[in-house]
Amino acid sequence: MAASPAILSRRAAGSSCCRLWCGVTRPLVHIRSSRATEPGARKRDEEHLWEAASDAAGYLPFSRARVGSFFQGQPVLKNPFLEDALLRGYLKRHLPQEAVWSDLNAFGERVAKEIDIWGRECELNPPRLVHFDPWGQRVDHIVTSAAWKRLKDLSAQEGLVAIGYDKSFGEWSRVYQMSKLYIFSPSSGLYTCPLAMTDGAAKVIQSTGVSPPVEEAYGRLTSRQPERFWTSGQWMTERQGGSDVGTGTETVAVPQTDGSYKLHGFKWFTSATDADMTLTLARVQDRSGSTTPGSRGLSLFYAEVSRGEDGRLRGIEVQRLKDKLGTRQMPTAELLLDGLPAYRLSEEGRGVASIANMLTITRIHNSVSAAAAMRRVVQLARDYATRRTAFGKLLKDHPLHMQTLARMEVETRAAFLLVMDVCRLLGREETGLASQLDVHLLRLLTPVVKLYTGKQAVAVVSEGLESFGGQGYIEDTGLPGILRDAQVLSIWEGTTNVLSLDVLRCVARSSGMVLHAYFTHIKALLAGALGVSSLAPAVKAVGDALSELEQFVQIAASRSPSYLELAARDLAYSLARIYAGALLIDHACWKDASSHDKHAALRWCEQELCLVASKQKRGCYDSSTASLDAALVFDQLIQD
Ligand code: UCC
Repeated sequence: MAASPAILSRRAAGSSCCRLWCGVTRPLVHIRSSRATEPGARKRDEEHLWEAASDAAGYLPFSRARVGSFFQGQPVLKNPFLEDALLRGYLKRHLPQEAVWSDLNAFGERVAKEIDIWGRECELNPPRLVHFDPWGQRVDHIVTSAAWKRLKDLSAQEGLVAIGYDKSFGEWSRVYQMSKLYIFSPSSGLYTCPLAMTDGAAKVIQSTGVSPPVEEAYGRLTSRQPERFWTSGQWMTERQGGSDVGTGTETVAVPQTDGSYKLHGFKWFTSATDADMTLTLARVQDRSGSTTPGSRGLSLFYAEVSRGEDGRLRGIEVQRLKDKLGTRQMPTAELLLDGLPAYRLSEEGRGVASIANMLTITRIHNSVSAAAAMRRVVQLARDYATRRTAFGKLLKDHPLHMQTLARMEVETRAAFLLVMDVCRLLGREETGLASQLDVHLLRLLTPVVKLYTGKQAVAVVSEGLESFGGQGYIEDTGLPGILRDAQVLSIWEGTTNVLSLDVLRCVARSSGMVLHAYFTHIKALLAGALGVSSLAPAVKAVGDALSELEQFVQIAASRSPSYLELAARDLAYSLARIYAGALLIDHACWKDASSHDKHAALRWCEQELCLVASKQKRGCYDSSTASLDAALVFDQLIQD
């Protein structure tokens, strides 16, 4: 008997469903897919007719469960460049060049329509390690998805590293590059991680000298040709030395007669381990086999990741891949270095100082990714608010829901302006236009912005998930992955506390000049807003907070180092909040600023901006409080 058209269409739907669920990968139906079910889709008329006929006949052995006719429309990812009023406003103000705008617009379109799916594919097909070939030979292949490889080619073609080096837009080249990465990051399947390290390595090579043996590597790291493009690793972390690199690095460098070295050690966390080269730290052995302990014994090395004729990695064994909370798209491995050929790039004992440039760059990339994660979740939540009805109206018509999204928006704006200002300063420094004030500001703000945006990202993304209700907790919506990936942002490249101490370190090393630059610059920004009456409450709040901060600094300067250490985190938060306030005000004063820009500045400045002042008054940094804190933490143990 010939099947009716309705039954045929039903069979076709059934078979495609089976293909989705029975394939190698899990289905690609998720928030990022533009091919998913239409919003609010109901069953087609023919399906209803088909069911009615089946019921009437009463002879079918099986019947589909009645699941109701309503299906919630999913949030849709639109062009992230066009969707971001602040990004476009910022660029219109500072970088209005047509070439930049058309590139970002076209790239944003690709991100939404094409690249986002690749990012998702990386998550669904995470890398795996193949230790041995079928004949028992050790091969240590890190097998990555096709999408991961496509993302490498795309990164070269789109100039995601190169833009920062070809300097076509002078001092604004970094802002351009980072704007592009900001659009890309949440859809990149974490390919932004190898790009961060690649950028950092190029920067280090540039600062130590683009000459053999790294001249070729530099050309590849900054290439736009996929077949030439290389990525770099940054192998800093060992089993003893997580944050404490100076004490915990055990890897030794054995000098060779030709001036090169062989490295022997164990690298405990190496991210994006499928890189083509790496920068790493090791202790040079002298003739007696001794090494110098501490930071003073560390030197910086360059090594290529290559295979010998036997197909084995030269001087490297991949022990295992890490089983991580998030960032699973990207391979992170433990590596045994067993005679890895390497070249020394720094003077002996200047390893940490030489790799600091890489830290600066990767910390800025980290901040870009943090702001981008916030922006992405806000965009999706905003879109969803126009599709989801509850209690008789769309979410967008519930003022409490809008208040929550508006608070997320304010946090996102603050993060964006903090990040872009650091990129602006980096661009000035790299083009020789930076004043001494700019250089000090860049040194101070890099750790401040990294630590603050890392924390903000976790909070905003978590809130964002909640705005989808239970769906925000469902894995194949793609939403939980955003939260998992955000969690790493406050951990790698320096935890919140390690970076807070870095802030103290740069204050001390500059004899306070970094703070002087900070106060001077904020006062200049506020002076520009004095005539804008609608912003007066925000200007007053930032001005008052700045005075409190100055008082705190004066008092703290006369206290013991342990006092400042206890205050370090609150100090860093205060620096971030006050600076963000000044930037929001400054942007809101721009001639083409919108009323939304003003509203964001006012809202931001309603919060406590100078945490460190109020906590100081409450004695939070006194040694007695430190003892009480420790006793509180170990309360249970002491009682037992
Ligand atoms: O590798 C990792 C994951 C890779 C994934 C990358 C993805 C990036 C984002 C992607 C976005 C999606 S995570 C592992 C990263 N490891 C760290 O971040 C280490 C954290 N620990 C620190 O930062 C510590 O503070 C250390 C290691 C820097 C402390 O070492 P020392 O030796 O105790 O430091 P010193 O003695 O204070 O400084 C030694 C020299 C000094 O220079 P001189 O001698 O000329 O005065 C310092 O001024 O280094 C200089 N220095 C710096 N310079 C130290 N830190 C800095 C800095 N931040 N900037 C400039």
